[in-house]
Amino acid sequence: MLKDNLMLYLVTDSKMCGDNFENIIETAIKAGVTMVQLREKDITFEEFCKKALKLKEICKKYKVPLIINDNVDICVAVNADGVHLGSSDMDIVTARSILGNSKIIGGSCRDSETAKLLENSGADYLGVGAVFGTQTKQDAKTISVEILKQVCSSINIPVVAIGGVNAENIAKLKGSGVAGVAVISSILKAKNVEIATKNICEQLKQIL
Ligand code: TZP
Ligand code: MG
Repeated sequence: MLKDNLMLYLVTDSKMCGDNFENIIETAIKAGVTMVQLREKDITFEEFCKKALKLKEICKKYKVPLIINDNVDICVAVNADGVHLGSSDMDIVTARSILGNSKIIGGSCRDSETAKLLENSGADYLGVGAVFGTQTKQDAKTISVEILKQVCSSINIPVVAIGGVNAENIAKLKGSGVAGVAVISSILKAKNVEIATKNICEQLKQIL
């Protein structure tokens, strides 16, 4: 079930990983990551596809879905499991007409009104945040846990909290209604990816 895959959603930033990108992602999956999003800014279509195909092999091995950020064409080209679309990307209705019902489509929002619109457009899940301060996305504005709670209770599709989430602050999401968390730096920038991932999983078990 998609809700279970959303428990620990690793969003990638290969710039944080150097040459070790695929190894780091595999280590994180082995330690408990349940879904992966390939999020790469400023790379060509070909480079994006190459990275996606490599990750697809790894994800397939562990039966973890691979989602492509921003770009429906890349999702189609590599036959990924789905796509994640923000407000400046293709709209969800068009994406659904291209991808059909077998692919996962995620959307991003920061309030209940948009959440309902995205749900009605056919989104399968929503990423909501930034719930905490983040260094990773420069223009990310923080929302309160109260708003996150409102979003979760206003829709019937699962929600992941994103933005600055780490093992120390996950407890603050208790009772919010999230299906899980999406993280970048707390795993990819960790000194020990395996331990960091396991710590996050331990914390998630306390709140989900
Ligand atoms: N959207 C909202 S915050 C964010 C994105 C993509 C960045 C999350 O990165 P981190 O390192 O987990 O704070
Ligand atoms: Mg986007």
